[in-house]
Amino acid sequence: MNAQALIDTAEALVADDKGLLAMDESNTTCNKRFAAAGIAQTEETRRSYRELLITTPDLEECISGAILYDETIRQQTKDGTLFVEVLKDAGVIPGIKVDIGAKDLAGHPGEKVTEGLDGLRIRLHSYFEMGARFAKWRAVIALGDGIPSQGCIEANAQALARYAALCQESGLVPVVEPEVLMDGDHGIETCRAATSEVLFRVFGELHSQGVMLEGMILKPNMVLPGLTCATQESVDEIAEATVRCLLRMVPAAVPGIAFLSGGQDGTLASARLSAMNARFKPPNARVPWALAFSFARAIQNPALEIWAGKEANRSKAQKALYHRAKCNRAARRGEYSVAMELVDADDKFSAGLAHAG
Ligand code: 5MM
Repeated sequence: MNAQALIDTAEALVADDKGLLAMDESNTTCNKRFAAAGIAQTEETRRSYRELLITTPDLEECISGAILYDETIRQQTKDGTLFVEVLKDAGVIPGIKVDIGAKDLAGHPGEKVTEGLDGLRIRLHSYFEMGARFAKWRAVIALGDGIPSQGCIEANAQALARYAALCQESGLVPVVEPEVLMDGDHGIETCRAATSEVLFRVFGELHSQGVMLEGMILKPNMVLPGLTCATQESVDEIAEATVRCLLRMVPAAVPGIAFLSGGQDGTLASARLSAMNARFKPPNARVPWALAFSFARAIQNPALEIWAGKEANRSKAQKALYHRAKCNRAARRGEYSVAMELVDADDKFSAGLAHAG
């Protein structure tokens, strides 16, 4: 393991107020999103859409790394350039999702464990050869009556840690993603307690497996009330609850925390990330890690809706993606405001507001 190379990559992923573009939807998830947008679900439409994303002009101003899926890392642009080469040429670090999905956890109704450890060492080696320099593995933790169970938390934490150790052995920076889901009517305190417990277990297992914290990125959920909870805290309350929870649970050696969006509206995700950075940046307070983003839906949704599978909409869709990326870069500085959504009001597509008018 080249420790310095891992540290350099991890630091580069959260440098310069940039963040990650999560575009690692499995075919099942991608097809589901395409179906909802009325787009044909074929390998060619998936390729074409991913080409649109990675060839967005100036995306590298805001995006440090892009997380690809197994099908995507092997694909090329129309003119025959591998996606990995397009990213590298733009200065964007290629990453790869290496889990094979969350499956039902035996003996634990309603709970899942993420699989993919079998043969992982070999797959990581070949992804490195293809040009990936970081990887991602997502565990999902549901909240509900009597869940999460200790068994579910422990199984997922151990898998995340074994994945992370294998990644570092192969020269890939592990993005460790334990996601406490937003679904449900639970209050913010329930999410905070579960997130704390999950992070406590995850860092315990990372320690047991000898993972070098300086060479990894944490990708957690924000601390949020359930989607259908009657009480929805303000942006500032959520920012405060999230950072306070992370301060207690995440060692200072971790260089960066890159949040998932989890189904939040894109503008809300930007506002909440911005509030965290504004409230906790010097001289107000200090956090030891970068507070960044690794969004999928919250950064892609407007672009996908505008594209709708039509070549003629490509450029407008790219503008919408760039716009959300720019908003999130501003959020990293604590400088995002809703006014940013109106700057290009004469071009509703630039603001990602196509469906509003
Ligand atoms: C892109 O979606 C990823 C999961 O895909 P599958 O469910 O198809 O495996 C997911 O891990 C994603 O990277 C993160 O959850 C962040 O996405 P959101 O939409 O939560 O920002």
